Amino acid sequence: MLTDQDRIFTNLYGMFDRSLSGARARGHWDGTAQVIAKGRDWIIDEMKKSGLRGRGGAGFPTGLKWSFMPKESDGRPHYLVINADESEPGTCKDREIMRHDPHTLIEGALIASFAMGAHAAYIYIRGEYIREREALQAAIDEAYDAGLLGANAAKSGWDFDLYLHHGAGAYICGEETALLESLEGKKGMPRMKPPFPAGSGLYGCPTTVNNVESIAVVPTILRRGGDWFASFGRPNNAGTKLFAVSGHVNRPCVVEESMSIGLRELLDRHCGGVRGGWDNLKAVIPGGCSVPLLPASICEDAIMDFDWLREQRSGLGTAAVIVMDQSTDIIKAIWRFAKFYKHESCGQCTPCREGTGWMMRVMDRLVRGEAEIEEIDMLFDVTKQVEGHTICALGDAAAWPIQGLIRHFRDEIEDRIRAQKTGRSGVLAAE
Ligand code: L3W
Ligand code: SF4
Repeated sequence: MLTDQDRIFTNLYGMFDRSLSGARARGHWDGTAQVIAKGRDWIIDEMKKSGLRGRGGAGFPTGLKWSFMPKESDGRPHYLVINADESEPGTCKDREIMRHDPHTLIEGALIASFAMGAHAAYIYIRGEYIREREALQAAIDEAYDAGLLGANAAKSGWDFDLYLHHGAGAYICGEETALLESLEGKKGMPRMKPPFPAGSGLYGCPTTVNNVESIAVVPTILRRGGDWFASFGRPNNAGTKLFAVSGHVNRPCVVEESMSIGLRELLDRHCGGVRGGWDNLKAVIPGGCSVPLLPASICEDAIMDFDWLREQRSGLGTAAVIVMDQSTDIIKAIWRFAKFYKHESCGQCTPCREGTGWMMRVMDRLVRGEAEIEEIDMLFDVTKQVEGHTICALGDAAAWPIQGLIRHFRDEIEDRIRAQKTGRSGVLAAE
């Protein structure tokens, strides 16, 4: 278990002093110039040593991503873009950082930008995050007033500007290339990759897009050392991690814990356990609505990290843990996600545009049991036609929860269809 001394986001736990003086009292902005004086290579090596993997959902190694940025300038400016478009259903961890600990993010932005040769960074914040935007802008203003941003930022010798940009409510703008399009003032539609942003990103310039949590942990990693961060979690799954737990637990919360913590330990220690007791558990979605669910039978031994969950054909995603007890209509829960993806598809590729609508309509009938048993396999086949055949990961994200439902709750779907046929269904129609 993580002790308080090893928590990076200590301010989330009852103190809530987000001012610069409060941040300084917690050790932020302490020796920032000295960290920067160690140079780009040292910072990137230390980040690689830490084993930090991106906290936005994909888990790509952060130090490696930074190393993709060109070492020498070819005349194009370099940019860091921080993805604060936190929109994955169930996910509310970055919100906590921006509300309560904005200076960790700002300090991390300066150090990361220096390491990648960027004199400017943008934070793209979800449009609905109005209070978080205010907190962040107030902290940015404070940092400028204190000389921590701007020319010779924090007396580091590095000139650095930080801009806050807010989105307008489209989930797809959390996809990194759609986000860049939106930041450029265009419609938020994903680009083909490659080229990756490190080669051609914002305004065609070398760009790195990182999640809020990935950047906010940087100053502490560099102060305490990559080895310290790597000492938490299993190999290849290093560090501390924010988990956002919602649904049928006694105390939903956002908590920082060691990576690779057991799911049951996480829920029992921090959330007062499953509502009605562990035996009342039906399923858990461990990483935001884009990853397949885990049935209760797997949850007992579940390890909350990238590799264990991937082995179970699920994923850590954003570490938004959605707990569902026996009272849950699991078919309807997944139908709701299908409806979400249909709504949020940008529509530029056919398998996603048509597939999300098709999947939602079949799910709509499955909720009511008004389908044929054979359609379950047909639906699974369609998810396989969508998965891996689209420009961005939204297509996969729409397919995976349905695959998880069919894989683990096929009996329940079939029972509902049979009950409907024999007139025994008490299921409410999907709204
Ligand atoms: C240079 C290469 N860069 C990969 C970079 C790439 C990106 C990062 C990860 O999707 C997932 C998605 C959602 N040269 C590179 C390279 N990169 N190869 O590494 O890339 P990728 O393509 O693996 O993932 P992605 O497109 O960023 C993200 C899942 O996250 N998700 C969460 C979504 C919601 C939020 C939110 O609300 N905050 O993030 C949940 O599961 O489904 O699979 O930077 O450029 N050869
Ligand atoms: Fe747009 Fe969907 Fe294609 Fe992504 S997969 S680019 S959201 S149509």
